[in-house]
Amino acid sequence: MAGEKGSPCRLIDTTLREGEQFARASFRTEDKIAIARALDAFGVEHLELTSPAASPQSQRDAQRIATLGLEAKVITHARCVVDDVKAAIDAGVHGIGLLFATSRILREASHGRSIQQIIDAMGPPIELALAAGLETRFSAEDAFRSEEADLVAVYRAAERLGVHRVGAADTVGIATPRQVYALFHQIRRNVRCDLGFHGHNDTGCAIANAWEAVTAGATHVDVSVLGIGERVGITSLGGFIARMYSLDPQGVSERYRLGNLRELERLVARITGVEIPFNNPLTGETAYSHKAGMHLKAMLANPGSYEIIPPEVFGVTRKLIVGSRLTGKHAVAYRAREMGLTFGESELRAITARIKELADNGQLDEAEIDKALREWVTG
Ligand code: HCA
Ligand code: CU
Repeated sequence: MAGEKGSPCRLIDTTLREGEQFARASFRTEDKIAIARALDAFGVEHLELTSPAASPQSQRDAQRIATLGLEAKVITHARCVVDDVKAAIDAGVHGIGLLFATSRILREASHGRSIQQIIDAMGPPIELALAAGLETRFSAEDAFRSEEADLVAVYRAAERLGVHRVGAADTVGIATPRQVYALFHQIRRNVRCDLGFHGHNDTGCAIANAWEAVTAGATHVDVSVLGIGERVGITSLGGFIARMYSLDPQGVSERYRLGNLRELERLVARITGVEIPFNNPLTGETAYSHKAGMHLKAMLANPGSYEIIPPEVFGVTRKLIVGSRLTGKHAVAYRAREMGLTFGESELRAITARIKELADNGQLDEAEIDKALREWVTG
C-alpha cells in the first residue's frame, strides 16, 4: 500500500483550486476558511489552493489558510514559472503543484513550447521551490493526449531535479480506466517518486479512473467536494470515498471522519448555490431508496441485500418506498406492522393488490399508504 495505514493513497482535496474554477464558485475568504476547516476535520491529507499569483486576494487567502494550523498539508497550484513559485513561497504554504501542458494541442494553443523547451523551462522554478523547502510536484497537463515518450522524458527530468511527486492529469476527461492503468503502470516503471492522478469527469469515468491509477501505483489522488471543477468537474471526494470504502471499510473508517461527509457537501453546495445531485454517491436524496417489491423483500430480511455500504456510517437514512405499483406484500406487511396492524396472508394479498391499483394512478406517499391501510381496516 502506497499511502498511510488505512488508505491505499492520499487525498489531495482541490475544492479550493479546481473547485474555484467551477462556473458557480466565487469563494469569499470566510467561505474558503470554512471549507478548509471542514475538509481538515474530515481528514483529507492535503488541501490545494488556487495559485497565490492569480490575484491579490488569492495571495492573502493562501497566507491565511497556511497559518490556520490545520493537520492537512496546505499546498498551492502554480504555473511552472519563477514568479508564481515566489508568490507561493511568500504565502508560507507547505507545498506547490507545478504544471506544464505536454499535449501537442495544448502546447500549440496554450504555451507554444516544445517538449525540450518545457524540460529547459522547468529547471529554475522547480529548483527555487525545492530550495525554499516546498514539497514540490510537477504535473503534465493533458497527459492522456500526450505522447508517452514525451511524458516519460518530462517526468524523468523532473525527478532528476528532485521533485517529490509527479502527476498526470486527464484534463479533458478523455481517458478510459484501462488507459489510466496502462499509463500509470508505465510511469511507475520510469520514476520512483510519488505519483498523483487528477481526472476530469466528462465521460463519467473520473472515479473509476482515479481508482485504476491507484491500482497501478499512484500514491495521491485529486478530489473535490461534489466533484466541482471546470466543466462537469473531477473525481468527487464522496464518490471516491465510496469506491475505497467498498473495498476496505475498516481502513477507510479509521482514516477519515465519514460522518462529516454530508455536512461538508452541504457546506460546499450552500456556498456555491447548487443542489446536491439526487444520485450523489452515499448522500444523494435517493442513494438509499429501495422500491421494487423484490428488493424490499430482501432488504427487510437483510439490508446487505442491496446495499454495499451501510447508510449509518455516513449518517444517512434508508428509505423503503412502499407505495408504488412495483410494491410487494412483504413491504406492505412491514408498513402495516409499523402501524401496529397485522393481516393474514390472503388479506395481505388483497390489500397489496389494492395498493398497486391505487399506485397505478401515481405513487402513494407515506401518508397515502397509511390512509389506505387504515381504511382497509375500518372498511
Ligand atoms: C488547470 C488544469 C488542471 C491541472 C491538474 C494538475 C488539469 O485547470 O490548471 O495540476 O495536475 O485538469 O489539467 O486542473
Ligand atoms: Cu483539472
